[in-house]
Amino acid sequence: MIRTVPTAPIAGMKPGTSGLRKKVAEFAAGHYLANFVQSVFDAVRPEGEAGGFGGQTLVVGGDGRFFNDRAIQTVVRMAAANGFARVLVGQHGILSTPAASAVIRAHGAFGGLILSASHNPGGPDGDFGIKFNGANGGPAAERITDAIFACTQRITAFRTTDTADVDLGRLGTVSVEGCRVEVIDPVADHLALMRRLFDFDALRALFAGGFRLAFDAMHAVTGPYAHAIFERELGAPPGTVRNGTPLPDFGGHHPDPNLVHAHALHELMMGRDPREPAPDLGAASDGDGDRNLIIGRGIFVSPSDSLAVLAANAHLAPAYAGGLAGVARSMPTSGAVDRVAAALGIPCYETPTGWKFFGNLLDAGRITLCGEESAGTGSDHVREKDGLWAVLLWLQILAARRQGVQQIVHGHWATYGRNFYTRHDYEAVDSGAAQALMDALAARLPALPGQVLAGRRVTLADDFAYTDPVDGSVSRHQGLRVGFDDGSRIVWRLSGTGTAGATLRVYLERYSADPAQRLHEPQAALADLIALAEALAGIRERTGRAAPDVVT
Ligand code: VG1
Ligand code: CO
Repeated sequence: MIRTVPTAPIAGMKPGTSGLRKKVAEFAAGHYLANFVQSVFDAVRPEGEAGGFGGQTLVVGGDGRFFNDRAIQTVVRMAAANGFARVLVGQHGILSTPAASAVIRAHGAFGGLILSASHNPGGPDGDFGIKFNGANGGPAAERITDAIFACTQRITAFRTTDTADVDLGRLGTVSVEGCRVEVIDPVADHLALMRRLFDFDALRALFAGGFRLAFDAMHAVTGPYAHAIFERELGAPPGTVRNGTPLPDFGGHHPDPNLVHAHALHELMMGRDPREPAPDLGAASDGDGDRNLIIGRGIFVSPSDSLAVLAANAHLAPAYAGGLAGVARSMPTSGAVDRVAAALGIPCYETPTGWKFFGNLLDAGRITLCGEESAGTGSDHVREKDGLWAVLLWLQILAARRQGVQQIVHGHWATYGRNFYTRHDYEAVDSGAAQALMDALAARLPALPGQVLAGRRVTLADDFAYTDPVDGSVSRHQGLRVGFDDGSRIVWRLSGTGTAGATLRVYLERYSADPAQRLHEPQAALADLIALAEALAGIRERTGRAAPDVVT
């Protein structure tokens, strides 16, 4: 029985950088989830005479975090009640973000709902999230998330059914109110895509030759994918995948692959684990499998450098042998990839933070590769960042060049120079104080150009606004930035993914072509800019914080 249930708007359902994220308790209460899901359907429902979702397919899956199982059942019932002809659900409710993107594209779906709060902690006291991806497999553009938000503010009812839960453990098809609900293998489509992009024989030979990979799935969604690809397909020894069983609370850890939360992997790669010598490559992924952390033996590769190295070497993988159409990076990401693009003679686009801004460039064929400083890298194979894809591309490059990670990165710096880079995060800051800091800083910017600060002349000071070159849409207030005549840069931004207070992110970058400086430690190399960033924004004074919570 399809039912229309009266409801009323709930405040605060504005999607952020990547979907709507809230504490589990908020999401699980009353009609919260149902209100948001109905608002998505209302915002994206095709118009015209035929109307509705007749004949359309919706993809549903999540990262396995606490509440995933119950939320999936709600979404399935509502999709059926809203007239979808078919719903594809990952077995056990699992689909990594890049896999969901691959499934949407492979099956010609109308779109998908991905249940994840990505790198945010999970569990009963943790975070939950949901985002809508369109037919291209990518996160909804701002114009659509704005429309969804508007629907949440005027919703009066949602549609659902009284049918029993679907058995998500069993592969196969069941009918829910005439809608075909297919429980699918969450790995199959993504794995098939990876086989087409990379030379798996070369990778098998790499592992057969004794190459050692340590992949930390952080008890999040990539475990099943990593087991299938690295251990079963490519023959890497058992144990290559660590923390490979998805847990609803990620084992109590933050599934955020950075030097703080993937500390054990970093220790291992630096040769400081007494139980085992450092492997050749260390990698980790986040809650929903779209990020990647890359650490070589004795060398951490900053995500911005990783993007640049991948761009410079992508032609070594079959999928990119013909070269790249162009590349893109988010604004706070370092300019390392810009130098590669210049050398290759291809365009390099600078977009706001968040994968949704790459979608148009990828769809239009203007770029092949893109990435963010937050450990997201991807290509035109899907419309999301893809953690395992990035690890496979690194493996392909290592196999082809027969060099170690350190040799490749040092060689890269020798060719292009080095963009020293760091990000400092101040988490759970009082929201009012954080906004006041940004407002005061924004007010100072117009006076800065021409001034000499810390021995550098300011050449640019603005609030970053982006005009999409494909559809002309404009996105304002995407971060405050101050640039200097020597190519150095400071960026301040408030995070759009947190669920408690505000998170202030400060991004710092300095370029050096000097071989004598090449191996300097980034925090030391950037010390004067770090002090300047603090002084210009008055971080200590306004937030009461003497030091960042996370340095990456
Ligand atoms: C962060 C990152 C951003 C990334 C976003 C989603 O956003 O900085 O680069 O696209 O998370 O990643 P913010 O607004 O908190 O800075 V994921 O892997 O959490 O979906
Ligand atoms: Co993620």
